[in-house]
Amino acid sequence: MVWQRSVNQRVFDGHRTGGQAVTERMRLSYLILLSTQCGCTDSRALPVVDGAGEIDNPLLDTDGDGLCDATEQSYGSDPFSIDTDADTVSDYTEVRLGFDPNQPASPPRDTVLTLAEGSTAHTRIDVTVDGMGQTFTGAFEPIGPVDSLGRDARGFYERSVALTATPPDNVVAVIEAEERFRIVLGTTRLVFEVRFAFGDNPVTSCINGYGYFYTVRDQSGSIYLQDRRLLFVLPRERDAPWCVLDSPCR
Ligand SMILES: [Ca+2]
Ligand SMILES: [Ca+2]
Repeated sequence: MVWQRSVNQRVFDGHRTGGQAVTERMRLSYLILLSTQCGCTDSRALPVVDGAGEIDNPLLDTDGDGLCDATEQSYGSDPFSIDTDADTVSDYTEVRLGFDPNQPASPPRDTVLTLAEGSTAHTRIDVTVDGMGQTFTGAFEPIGPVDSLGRDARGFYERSVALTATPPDNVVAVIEAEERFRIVLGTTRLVFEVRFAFGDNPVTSCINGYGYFYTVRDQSGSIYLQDRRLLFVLPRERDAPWCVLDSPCR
């Protein structure tokens, strides 16, 4: 796939917080220090935890990332940090898209394509098959959930094509527009390309994430690849926050 380095660096470098590095012991020490130094009684910024370790207010969202403290507790993520694993994707977005907010490798970076407002972007997907005369066809399929405007990844999808086969002589025909490699013989690497365009979508002030599958089947319907991918759509403004679609928190 093509990694949109400059834009992705903005995503993956622009939202780090220092909070993830603070251990629980350090945080407790800090809170104790605060309480002894200022005599503060205002605990609005802190999760309210009862003696059994449960969150008293199920709609409290201390870090304001869209995930309630109780939800963060159930996932094991940090209610004081919008990005527990420091991979620059917010806890809320990771949970919403079905990933682990505690694992930097989730979602895998090489599955993410970023699309800036007003631009286009593309990614390549490849599969190696042992052809015995089959025809292989790719297909794009958006995955929910939808954004606040009811869009999924199809809202930015332009087209996908069959690009190249290696070695080329193993394939009788590459039908680009139909995402199809006809009559493949032997071990062959098939490359598809998925293209997105911002088009005339309304601009937003936050980063949104969309999921999709790219699936490669032969003419009998047997699946040779089902790749789960992500599209992050970035507003023009630098340091834009991640979109939060649930209010109050989920
Ligand atoms: Ca939260
Ligand atoms: Ca994260």
